[in-house]
Amino acid sequence: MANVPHGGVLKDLLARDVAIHDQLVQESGELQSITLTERQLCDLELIMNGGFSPLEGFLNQPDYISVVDTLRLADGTLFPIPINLDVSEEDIEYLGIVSGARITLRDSRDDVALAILTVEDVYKPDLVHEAVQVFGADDPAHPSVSYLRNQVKTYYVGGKVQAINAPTHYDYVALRYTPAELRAHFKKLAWRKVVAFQTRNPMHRAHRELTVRAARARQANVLIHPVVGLTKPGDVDHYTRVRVYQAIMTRYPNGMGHLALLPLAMRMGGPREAVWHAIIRKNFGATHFIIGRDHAGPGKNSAGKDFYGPYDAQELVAKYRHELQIEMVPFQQMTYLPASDEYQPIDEVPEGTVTLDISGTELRKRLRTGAPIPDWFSYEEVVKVLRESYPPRAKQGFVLFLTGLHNSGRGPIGRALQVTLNQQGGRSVSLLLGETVRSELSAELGFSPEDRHKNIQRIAFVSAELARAGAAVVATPIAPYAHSRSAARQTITSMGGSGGNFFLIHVATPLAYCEATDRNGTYEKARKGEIKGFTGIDDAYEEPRDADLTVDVTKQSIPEIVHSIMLLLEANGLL
Ligand code: PPS
Repeated sequence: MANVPHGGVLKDLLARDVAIHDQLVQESGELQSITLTERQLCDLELIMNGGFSPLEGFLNQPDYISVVDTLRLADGTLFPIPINLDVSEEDIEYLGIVSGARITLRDSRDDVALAILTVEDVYKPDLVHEAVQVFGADDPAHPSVSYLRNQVKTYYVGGKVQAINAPTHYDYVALRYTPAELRAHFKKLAWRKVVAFQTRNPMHRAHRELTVRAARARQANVLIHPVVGLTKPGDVDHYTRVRVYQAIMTRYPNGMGHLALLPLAMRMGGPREAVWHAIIRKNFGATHFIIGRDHAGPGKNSAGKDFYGPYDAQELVAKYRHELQIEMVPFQQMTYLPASDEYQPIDEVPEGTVTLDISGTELRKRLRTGAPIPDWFSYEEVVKVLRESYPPRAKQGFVLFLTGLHNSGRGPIGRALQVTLNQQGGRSVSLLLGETVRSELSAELGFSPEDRHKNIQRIAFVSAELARAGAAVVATPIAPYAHSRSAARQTITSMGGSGGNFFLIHVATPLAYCEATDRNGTYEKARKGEIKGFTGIDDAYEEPRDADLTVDVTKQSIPEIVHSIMLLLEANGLL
């Protein structure tokens, strides 16, 4: 039998309000609207489906103050994380948000009306106090404190919601369960005890061993309940992770485990977050919840120390165990014993036993270099998924960005690189010649500083997209301005994934040579003033100070230049 919901009643607002659905839809069209942020959207989904029971809306001021200061709602119910609808001062005024008003809450992705909020109060939170109380310090190294400082709007709007529609998802729809659906599933399979496992990371053999052990010890089943809402910045994307979870589920004893995705926006709040996670899992019907070392930890603070002690989360959950009524399963770190080819909890391994582990950093390194990842660490099918999402450098895309004066040799070098890279094989090669871009992408742009900047940013955007998909991109604009080039570098390197590799190559052929060998007479026209604002004549070429390579056709032949660029790629592990 599924566990009782927190507070005794599952607040499934979607089921509750289904009878008045048409009426709410009609009304929603006549009200002012708030378009939800990503985090608010995640929160609303769990408010509406009962994942945050006993909440029926966003916290009003008495509940907010009580949660922040005492981990309890004003009526005394344990609830450790404040769930707020933050709104800007302008919107409060413009939309007429006052006590008693009704406001439609909309999904930013498709503008669908999801709920109607009846405003109870509008208040200005003390965000520093919230940071200190909830997250332990007003330190922006904490992702949620940084969010409070940089994203959260000035006012909080409290009030209950009436549910119209759950947000529409297009990914892994069959794996998304509401608490009611998961409870029905447990009932159908006659699952009485369910050990829930929270994760925001890919799972490997140690996680499988740990969850199976936890379940066997309690003659229970396992719910793998990963977060697919918002996790810690820099985490493996949820698409990759879900494919990993799907792969690992096949390794569970038949019928033992079930996978369900949780659209939670994590706060990385360590101990408070662990209590919150336990409440959520209870609402989804789990009877047991695994809590690990440094559960939902945000990493290091500005002083380089961990925000929370490794067992703070377990201690806080233990403190509230009578109210939580979900049994904590303390996570034991598992380690591999090669002699017996098995995993054991680290504290049960006799002293002197040889053990093996691969750290997260080591795993990332092996993915990057394509080095083997042993069977004892993970499963072949899991590694395959990760390698597809994190190809080794030799399979990643890259951008060679050639900048220099007109007739400096950028075009011929670019063409020669295209041929050389095509000969090499393994990647599709895209050549974005300055002139092609001008006619195909930027036909309406001229040569004013603003237009040149725009042109370079378009090249950067297209290059980044191509490189992300694994292509070798050669772009050859003049790109005379340093700020445009560094913005391009930023666009491409921030792409991550399979892209992110950017090389600025300065074709530093001197102006005198470029001019003297210009058979089309372009420089001549510029000298005569027939072309205005010509680079090198009456418009600046800002010499790059951050070039990854400088070449010059007066000093090297084009084959030599191409060779030096191929050596640069080789040295960076890209060939
Ligand atoms: S930029 O500044 O990077 O946007 O320039 P780009 O797109 O590479 O385009 C340069 C080509 O356009 C011709 N052209 C000019 N260049 C510089 N300044 C002015 N005012 C200008 N007007 C036209 C020029 O011949 C460039 O050709 P290539 O062969 O690419 O150097």
